[in-house]
Amino acid sequence: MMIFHSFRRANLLSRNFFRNFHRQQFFKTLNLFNKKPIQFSLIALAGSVALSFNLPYRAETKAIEGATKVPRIVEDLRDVNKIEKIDLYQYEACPFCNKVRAYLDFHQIPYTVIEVNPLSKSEVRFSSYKKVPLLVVNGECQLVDSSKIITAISNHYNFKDHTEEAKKWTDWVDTFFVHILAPNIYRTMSEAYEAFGYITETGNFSSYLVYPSRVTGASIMYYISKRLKNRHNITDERKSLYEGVNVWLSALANKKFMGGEQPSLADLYMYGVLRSIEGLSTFDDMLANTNIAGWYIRMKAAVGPSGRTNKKVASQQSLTTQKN
Ligand SMILES: N[C@@H](CCC(=O)N[C@@H](CS)C(=O)NCC(=O)O)C(=O)O
Repeated sequence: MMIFHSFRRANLLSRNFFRNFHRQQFFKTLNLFNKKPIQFSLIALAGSVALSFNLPYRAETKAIEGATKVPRIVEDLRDVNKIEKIDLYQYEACPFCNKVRAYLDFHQIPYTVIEVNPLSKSEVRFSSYKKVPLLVVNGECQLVDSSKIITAISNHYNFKDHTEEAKKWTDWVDTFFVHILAPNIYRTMSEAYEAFGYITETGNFSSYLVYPSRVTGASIMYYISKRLKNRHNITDERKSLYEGVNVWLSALANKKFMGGEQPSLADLYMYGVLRSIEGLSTFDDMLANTNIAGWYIRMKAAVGPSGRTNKKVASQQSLTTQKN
């Protein structure tokens, strides 16, 4: 009961902290850390993070004993005769994973989603690649990096969608537009807290880590987003977002899609990364301050329902550590 009460108080205090951060002076906010519930939460967080790293380690030791064949990392699918099975290791809220899902969904390719635990990453311990998305085809080969995954799938099915015109815009999304998103969704403490609410709700977090991860993740990303902002020469986050969207809309002109009557690869890239922030304040502001809603709704309809099934892999089932 005491513990529950402390967590409730910690929750209320931190909510206030995130809501009022911009109004408070730095040293005043530091006083919060003198409050017992906050201290209790921080200690609980440290303990549970340590635990979550230890448990998968034990699971891995088990997995190595009964090791299965490790899928090899490949650049393309030329050695695969027929795609029978696709496993997508991902984070639900990751823009690069959303890009891959948008592509698979549009082409009505079925796949299984394995939501990776971002703290332990036990589900992808078999791989030497340390990011998501990671796609395993037929349990035999791994494709990594969203654009390379899409290209490999496209070549396998001979979709012929990597045209010069599409490439101009897919590069623009990958090298420019996607980098505007993080500084926007973590722009203020309360937005960072909102974003981490979505991330922890849709992600694979142990239930006892959801709240502590939300608080720490939001705080860390708030500060990191300022560095990202400098790195990408962004002075006003929302202004950059609206300008980026307007560049896209100017090129779209009167067309239904960038690809004309049908979505092109570029439409799928842009839709994928934007879908990752749907429901957040950044997304609502973007709809209210630009004319992208029409295109976005058309894209949602064109992409259609997903052929995904969800699977949560217990860390005991992970494959042995990749050697290649
Ligand atoms: N260029 C890569 C970027 C992938 C990437 O940065 N993914 C992030 C998630 S959004 C990641 O896995 N970061 C490492 C981590 O979370 O530990 C791609 O397009 O797939």
